[in-house]
Amino acid sequence: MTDLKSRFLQVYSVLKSELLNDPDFEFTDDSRHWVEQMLDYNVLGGKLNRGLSVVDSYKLLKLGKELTDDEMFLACSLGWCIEWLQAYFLVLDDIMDGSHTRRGQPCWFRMPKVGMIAVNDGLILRNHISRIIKKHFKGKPYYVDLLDLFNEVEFQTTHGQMIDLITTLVGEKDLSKYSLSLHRRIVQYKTAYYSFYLPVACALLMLGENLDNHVNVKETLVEMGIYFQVQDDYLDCFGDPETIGKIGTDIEDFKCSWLVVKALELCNADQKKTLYENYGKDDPACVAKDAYLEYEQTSYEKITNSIEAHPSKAVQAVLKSFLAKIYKRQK
Ligand code: DMA
Ligand code: MG
Ligand code: MG
Ligand code: MG
Repeated sequence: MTDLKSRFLQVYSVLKSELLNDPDFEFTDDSRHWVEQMLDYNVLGGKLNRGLSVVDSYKLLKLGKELTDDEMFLACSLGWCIEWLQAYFLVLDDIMDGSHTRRGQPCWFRMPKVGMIAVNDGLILRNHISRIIKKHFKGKPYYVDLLDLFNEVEFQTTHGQMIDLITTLVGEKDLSKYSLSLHRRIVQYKTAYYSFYLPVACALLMLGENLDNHVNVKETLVEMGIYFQVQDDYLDCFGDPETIGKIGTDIEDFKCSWLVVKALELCNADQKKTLYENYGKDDPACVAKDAYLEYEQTSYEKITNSIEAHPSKAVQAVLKSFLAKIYKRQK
């Protein structure tokens, strides 16, 4: 494990213990135990890319100057807030998508003792973010902006999830409305803001920056986020469940996935009929594998060009480190 990752995990223990001893609730042994298990089950076990990238970005933006212990703790805490946000979205996403596994274990709501208690656990996870920010950032000049940022990103993500879900409504199964532009809208909102823009925005706020002055950075990161979700769609069908830690459900769920949108664009009349008859039920023929490789290449080039257009070398370094983490990923 890298030094940074072990530092980061130490901060998890601190935050968890603060939350489990929150004076505004009278915890009993049972309730404390429940929350602790729920946190360890849902917040840990992922790649931690989003969380760690707050610290990485902050370091790069400080041009390699050593972080003080305090800065390190704060950057890690914001990183964990994003991991908490991700846990909250995933707990609820897995219920809505009818998923079975996540990060190599059963989805939280599939645990026999959990079931629909998972809905409230999701809300607790969301609430923990405000508790963490209040405890460690109240009094900072950027406190209100930070709260605003998390609220705004949550607004975008939940609305992205909403369009992801209502496009699949049973009884209205209609592939003719599935297009690349609808797909782009869904993934921009459900994935790109919280996964890519949020970590960098947190680092910028810690540095005292005004986010309004960084709209170009946001645009490049959103572009990367879209690319990342296309990869997620691809891996849902072609990824190895052992490696990605989850079993895909996009086909069964009639999702407006990049693969089906691309397949619709490329297929002939016969294949289209097959797709219409099978999508949303069982295993249809997936015809978009080669198109994906081509997409991956063009996207990479487009994003690289957009990164090189940024005036600041430090910002370029932040963006490049994000891209390097996801290019050709298998999980
Ligand atoms: C993920 O979409 C979006 C959020 C906000 C969790 P998804 O259902 O494709 O994610 P996964 O494939 O991880 O279930
Ligand atoms: Mg899902
Ligand atoms: Mg989903
Ligand atoms: Mg997916």
